[in-house]
Amino acid sequence: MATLEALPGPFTFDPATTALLVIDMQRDFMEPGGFGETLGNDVSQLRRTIAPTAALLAACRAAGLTIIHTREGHLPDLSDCPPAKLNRGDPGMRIGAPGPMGRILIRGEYGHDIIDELAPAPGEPVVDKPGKGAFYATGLGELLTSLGVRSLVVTGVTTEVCVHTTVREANDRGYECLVLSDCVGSYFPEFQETGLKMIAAQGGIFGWVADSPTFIAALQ
Ligand code: C5J
Repeated sequence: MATLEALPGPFTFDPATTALLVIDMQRDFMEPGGFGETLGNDVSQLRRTIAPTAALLAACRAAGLTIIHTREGHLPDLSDCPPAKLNRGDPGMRIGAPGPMGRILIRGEYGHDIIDELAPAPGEPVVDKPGKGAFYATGLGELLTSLGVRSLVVTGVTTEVCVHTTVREANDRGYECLVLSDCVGSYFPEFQETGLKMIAAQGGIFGWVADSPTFIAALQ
């Protein structure tokens, strides 16, 4: 077992039953000139997560931790995208519309894939998800059960959307979640700050928060 200082208090985990979850580090969200930036978002707020997450991935691979990546996106015929999700926003910039890096958030398109800097290593599972949460309509729950995972170290984008939804889903399923503050990002600094506070508030209502150097030190 290992323990590290976190908010709201010490986080204890067994590396043998812990998985690193890297959520939606996709070009559509992260790249300059991509879909996210085209909507007027400041991608530098997400890109600051790249270097710490790359270092974290290296440390977790060296420690033999289970590593799972996710991607948000839909089938080319959009049959897995509910109208309530599809019909939001500017019609020219909706899911499935032609975007700067291929059809927006469509599986198989260049923009849908994970950025080169954080590319999955051979053998690391990539879970494709149609929703914001990584458990909804995916095989993630079964995968974690089959691997004997009990604790999740959560990273990725965006803090208040897919990271939060996934942490809430995981919390309800009984997983202990540690969110790494420097490896999660929001386009909106105020959402980043509040999103992290919401996780650790009320005695850790959804989980714990620490930074990646603290987690890496505990892993070694
Ligand atoms: C969003 C995500 N923000 N991965 N997706 O639409 O957080």
